[in-house]
Amino acid sequence: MNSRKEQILEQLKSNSPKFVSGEALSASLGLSRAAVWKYIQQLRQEDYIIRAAPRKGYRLEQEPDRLDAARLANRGIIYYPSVQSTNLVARSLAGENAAEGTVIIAEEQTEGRGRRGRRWISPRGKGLWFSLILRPNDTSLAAAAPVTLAVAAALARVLRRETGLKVTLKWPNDLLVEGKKICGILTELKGELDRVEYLILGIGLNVNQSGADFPPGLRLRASSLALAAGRVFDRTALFLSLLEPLREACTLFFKEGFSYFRDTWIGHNSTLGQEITVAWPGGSLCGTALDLDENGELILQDQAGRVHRINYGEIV
Ligand code: BT5
Repeated sequence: MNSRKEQILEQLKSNSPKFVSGEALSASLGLSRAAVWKYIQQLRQEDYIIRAAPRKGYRLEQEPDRLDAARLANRGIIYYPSVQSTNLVARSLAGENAAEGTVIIAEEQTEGRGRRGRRWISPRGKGLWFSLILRPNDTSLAAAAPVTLAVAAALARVLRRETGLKVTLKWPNDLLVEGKKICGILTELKGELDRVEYLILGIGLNVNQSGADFPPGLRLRASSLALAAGRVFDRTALFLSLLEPLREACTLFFKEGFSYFRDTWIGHNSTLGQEITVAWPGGSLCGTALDLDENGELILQDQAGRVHRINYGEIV
């Protein structure tokens, strides 16, 4: 941080909640009033909320919510203030032989990605946008595919415990609260049909967004933990409380398979028993979601009574 800007911030902080006059700031730092204004604008761009009042000066009203980078670094977590997508960073690190278990987290993503090229809105200071690199031994593509479901089940369980909210699962990769999406998972991998080289688990969790932080088109379908719980969460603490259960779930998944997670998934789901339409590239099916099998496939009964097993797609 620019030292002049830091000095102004220090003065605002030490005087808060009182105002500091522009005159006092410019005199003590040997700056023009215009220069003071310029630094105030820079601080505002960094999400400091600073009130300016005629004849009173400036008052610091709120500091930005930032992940605790030092605490994360202590645990070997790679932190970026801003990236296009943590999955892209993870992919390039995995290509450079980054170890199994490497975690990348960002304060914001400028091009956060959902499945099939969709966007994932990842505003600065509001959520947990992170990716985990996994290197399973001797695992085929088919065996690795339900990892997203296993991770979703583990996340739903730990989020219920940490927030008290009734987090539910929508097949295959959404976590919901009160029917609105709060978390999505994007799993990408490199390898051959019979051997996964590495797998990247990208998780986006909406934590402290207010309604206004979502684009209007998304407001009815998306929510955050804060909106649902009516309180703001310490994102660093929440992230650290999720990480170990998540790592454990991945280890267990590659050892035991999805069947180990099936009961947890079913216990948290809001899909089974519903009339749904599942769509995938090139097709769709309507019917009743009957069950989830040992491999994470959705069992759907269509209107003619035929039973289908679906392993890829989404509920529309
Ligand atoms: C997903 O895709 O749900 C996977 C999202 C994964 C995001 C993480 S963040 C860290 C890592 N780095 C990345 O670049 N991505 C991963 P999908 O099922 O395709 O859902 C995408 C759809 O969800 C969009 O088309 C929107 O309708 C909606 N959406 C976008 N942003 C959202 C948000 N923040 N909260 C809720 N819904 C959102």
